Amino acid sequence: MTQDAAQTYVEQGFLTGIDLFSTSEIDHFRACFDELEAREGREKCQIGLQARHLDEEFIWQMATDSRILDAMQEVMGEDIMLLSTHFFCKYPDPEAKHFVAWHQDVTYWGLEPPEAHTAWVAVDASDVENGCMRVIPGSHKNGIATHGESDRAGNLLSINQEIPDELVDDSHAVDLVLAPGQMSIHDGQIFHASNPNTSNRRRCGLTLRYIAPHVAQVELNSLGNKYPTTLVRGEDRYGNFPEQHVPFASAAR
Ligand SMILES: O=C(O)CCC(=O)C(=O)O
Repeated sequence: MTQDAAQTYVEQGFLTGIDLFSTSEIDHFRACFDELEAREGREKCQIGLQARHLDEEFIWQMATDSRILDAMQEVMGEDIMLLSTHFFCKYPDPEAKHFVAWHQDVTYWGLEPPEAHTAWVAVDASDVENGCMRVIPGSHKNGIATHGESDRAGNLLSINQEIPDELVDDSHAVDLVLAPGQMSIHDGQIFHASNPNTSNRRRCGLTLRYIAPHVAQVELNSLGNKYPTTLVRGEDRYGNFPEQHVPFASAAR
């Protein structure tokens, strides 16, 4: 990643179209996800697979891949903790019911300071038709917006949170179109959302949540949990998360 990309991230709050996994690598990870989906069922896989890097080795391998950590290092510094992982898998939805409302990630994560960074890895192709992620460039710069509840049924977010319409100017929203194996990175305070999947194709993305060690979890998150955080690169000089969760032998750091 170039210095320009890091600067763009500071200014825009996201980067997209980053080539990451080769076709054979992402085909392998997709086959692992397909197998997990067959075991767990689609209902669960839509948004119910959280922190499964703790028991599914392929997710741990993805989350600790040195190429992802290299990219994250450019935008957040050399000390990196994996906060959690979460699949967002949207299935063909002819009635266009399921969507992700405009929100900022760190709003209900209980972090202080409220700083986090997400790598969104495309397991399947992600495009406008199947409801790719959308962001509003620069919207991470104005602090945390007060979220309300969506009055539209089908919001996939954990507690139906939504930034009120009057605070969202989506006329400049950017669609993060990704090929399988590519990734985008977004700041935890950027306004982002996604539309329903109106295609006949699945849209599976793995979000990898990272924080720097100076960030602490001072409240439980919206699911009532403490994060199973792990140092995945560099040093932890703060000790905010004394318990380390290293479920599998580490990949290259
Ligand atoms: O994948 C999506 O559609 C939404 C992802 C998202 O909201 C997130 O990464 O926080």
